[in-house]
Amino acid sequence: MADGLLVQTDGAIATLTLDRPAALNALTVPLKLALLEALTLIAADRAIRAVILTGAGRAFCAGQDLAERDDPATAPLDVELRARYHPIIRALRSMDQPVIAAVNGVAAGAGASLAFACDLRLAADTARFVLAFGRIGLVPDSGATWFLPRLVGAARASEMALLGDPVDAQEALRIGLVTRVVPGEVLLREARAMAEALAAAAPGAIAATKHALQGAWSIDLDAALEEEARLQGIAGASADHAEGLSAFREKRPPRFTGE
Ligand code: T3D
Repeated sequence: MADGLLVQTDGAIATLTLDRPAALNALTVPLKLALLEALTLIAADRAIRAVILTGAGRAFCAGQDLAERDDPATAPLDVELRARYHPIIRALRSMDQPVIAAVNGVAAGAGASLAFACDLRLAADTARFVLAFGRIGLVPDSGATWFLPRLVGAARASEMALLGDPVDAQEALRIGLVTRVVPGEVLLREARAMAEALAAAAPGAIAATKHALQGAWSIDLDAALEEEARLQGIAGASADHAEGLSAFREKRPPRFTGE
């Protein structure tokens, strides 16, 4: 916990809580290392089928810890991005398990990018997204320029990135940046219910769906059709598909094993 990350596993669900509330869960080197290590371990753990990423206190994450920047020994920004931010973003994207961002409060700078990189985003009614980079003379990073236009369209992405105005939870819902807004006190319960639904599904199919949705952003329709067929060939031959069919016939819930 000295690193500022709380890792909790309950059944098939892992919850990662950025836990430096006095600094709005801003990202220090130890916290980034701990987050990457946790994501790497979870990615290799077949018993974990869904992940929740959230923040302690009133913030989701305020991005890079700006206090660290007072230290002259700190790595140049491009070096830090390549060394410690990019691996986290890639880990969120490449892991088979779906990751739910439970955005409990402000998500700023790279903290917003973290939420963008997740597969699903739920927000507390007090959440807000701030592309805070411009205010301190920086450019959006950690995937923000790539994710945001794909999530909300070029026009909204440009406004958020260039003006840096906060987008509150209701507006985030309206533009499709989050899929649900709930009162703060039930956010984790909602995220947990969503994670349980994901954990109850066939893990191979969920992983393939996650990767197909990501891959479809950068290929044409013919390639997407072919990729769907390839993945369906694999899913169709799986024991979990056979179990799903049996459960349907027998009118009972399926018991998926990931085989
Ligand atoms: O290595 C690299 O640098 C490259 C990577 C860069 C990626 C980035 O993320 S760059 C962007 C960094 N983040 C920001 O610029 C956001 C800075 N914070 C804010 O703009 C505001 O704090 C918020 C909009 C997030 C929230 O505003 P508000 O009014 O709700 O809270 P506040 O009063 O500003 O902050 C509360 C405390 O959190 C305060 O500390 P104090 O005065 O109570 O002791 C504030 O200093 C601290 N805090 C907030 N953000 C950060 C932070 N401390 C360190 N780093 C932060 N990013």
